[in-house]
Amino acid sequence: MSDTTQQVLSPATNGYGADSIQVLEGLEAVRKRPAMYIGDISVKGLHHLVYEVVDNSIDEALAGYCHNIVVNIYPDNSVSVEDDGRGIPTGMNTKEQRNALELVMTMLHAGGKFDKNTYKVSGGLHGVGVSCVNALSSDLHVTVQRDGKKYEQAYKIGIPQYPVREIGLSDKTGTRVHFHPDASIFITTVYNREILESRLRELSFLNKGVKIVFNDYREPDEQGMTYTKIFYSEGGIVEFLEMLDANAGRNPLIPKVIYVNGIDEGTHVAVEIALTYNDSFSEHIYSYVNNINTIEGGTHVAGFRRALTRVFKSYGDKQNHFEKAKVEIEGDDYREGLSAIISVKVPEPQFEGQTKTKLGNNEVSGIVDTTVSKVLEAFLEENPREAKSIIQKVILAAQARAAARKARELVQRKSVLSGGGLPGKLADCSERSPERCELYLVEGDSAGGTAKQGRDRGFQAILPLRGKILNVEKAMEHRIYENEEIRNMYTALGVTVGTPEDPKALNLAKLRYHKVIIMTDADVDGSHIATLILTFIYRYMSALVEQGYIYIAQPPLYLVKKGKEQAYAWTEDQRTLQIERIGGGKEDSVSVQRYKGLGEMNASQLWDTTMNPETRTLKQVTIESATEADRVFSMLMGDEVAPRRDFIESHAKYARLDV
Ligand code: 0RA
Repeated sequence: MSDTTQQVLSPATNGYGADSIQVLEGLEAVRKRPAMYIGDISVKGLHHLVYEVVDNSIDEALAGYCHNIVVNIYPDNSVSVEDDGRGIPTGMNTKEQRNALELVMTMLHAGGKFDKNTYKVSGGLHGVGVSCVNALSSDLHVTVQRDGKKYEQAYKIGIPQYPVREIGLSDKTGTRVHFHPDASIFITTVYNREILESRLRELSFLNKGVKIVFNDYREPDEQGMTYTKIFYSEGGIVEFLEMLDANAGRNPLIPKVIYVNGIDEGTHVAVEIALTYNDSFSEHIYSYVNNINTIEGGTHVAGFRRALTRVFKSYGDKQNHFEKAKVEIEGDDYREGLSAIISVKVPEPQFEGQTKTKLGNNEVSGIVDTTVSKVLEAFLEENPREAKSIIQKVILAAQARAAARKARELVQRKSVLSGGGLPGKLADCSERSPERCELYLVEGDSAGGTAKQGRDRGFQAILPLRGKILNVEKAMEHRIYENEEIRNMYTALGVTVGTPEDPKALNLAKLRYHKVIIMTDADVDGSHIATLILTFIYRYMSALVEQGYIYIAQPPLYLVKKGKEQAYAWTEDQRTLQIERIGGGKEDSVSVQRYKGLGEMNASQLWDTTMNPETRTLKQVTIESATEADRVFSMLMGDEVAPRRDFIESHAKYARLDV
């Protein structure tokens, strides 16, 4: 927004006096440092605006007044959120001597001051409220229906354009907020349908009984109709868990998901948990606080784990199951194949951790522990057959752990540290100092061959990986250490596997490369393989991700050519641009080659486009992006397989750009 426009809208000219100066200062602060309020000014922050408004409607639903929410994206990328709640109050607020609606829309944190006794999920992660959305919108229009009437007010960059006014009668109640994200603030103002859908779907599971209708008016569906999705779940997190496990191909070990719920009378903390066991070998706990995904866990997760271990241990001991099996059971063994969703609602959550997604409230762990224990104990008593399946699974986990230790020791012995030598398939570089060395993990022997020819052997090493690498999600731990490709990675990198106490902890003291670059074909299969490699690294070598050593290579998608002139393109836009430039807009005068695999490039092309540090683009994998990829991956797989393919194909969510 330019200075001149702001002057036109200044308080002096639109009839607002001295008392609105304070409000303006608040909104001004938001516009000066938007990232402080909504995280960033890119895709994430842009979508956060929608979440913020929807959260307010969800609060109305939690208070028991709202049942339907409609979210619309319009062709101009403006968004409206409409609910059938009580409607934001429109009367005079006696203390502030201002209209309540205007206060809610323009004063930071004003929304929550009205009724204290209900849960609020809004104002969660960044704690901002709808006034923040208002401040960051070039235009916003709110309509409220309540007390038999309909009211409206409009704003520009948060500044009211006229006093709240009546515009007619109404026998309904509710609130509609329609906003245009300010293009002078956001890097992009184009909404992503999938991102919004995935969050709205999640919200419908986390708040059962609330119907969320989503319309995207920008582009019709395949039938030429308005693109519409309805998100509604009667089963809530039980259904959510069933969907997540089914999408990941995990099969249930017990016929029915175990459901736990309760409210602590003293603290008003509400606990809702769905859990089950499946045939996989990993633990999947999805946790939420006030509808926010707490990827770093916290006291609610700790309380859950503690209760689970204690209840199963005491049950197994009592029945002499463990004694008979002659294995020592550890805490982790109780959670192999466990899938759970923990959703707690906490009146005043304290968020901690690097990404502020770790619950800190100490009282919550005891509350969750007690609630879970009660239900689990009763479940085991009443369902001996299911109890037996779970106990057998726990014993199997303990036995597998012993086998894994042996396999791990084998890897250890064969590793460089113990003088075992480098893998035969590794084409190493001559440079010795790790900071300057790069290791390319290349899919397939033939692409590996091209990479070997194309590389700078001074500092670039190549390790070809054959075919599909093991899916560590599905395989037992000792199989992982027995896998040749995985063992080669350990030895080539020069890292050791960790200690028996913490097998996944990595010793990086002798790490041989500070850039590890995953290079696969730019098609679905290639992305799938990259995902498998990344999943392995993320689960077993997360220290490498934390240190920022993991990258994904970006081979080009197209070669545009006319006579001697040629150019590479990494995106559809670049392709169009190069056709324009080289062919003068005539598409038939140029040849466009779509690279499906690395094998279609010769060594010098591969060097120019993908390996030469001067010209290549690498995407760095960060812990946040890897966690997010992990999360979005299982989450996105809603109704059909198609979105999964699209998602894997675009694989943009892994990483941030790093040139
Ligand atoms: C303040 C007080 C009340 C409701 C709301 C705000 C409210 C805010 C939003 C934002 C979107 N939809 C909303 N619906 C309601 C309580 C009103 C009362 O006591 O009647």
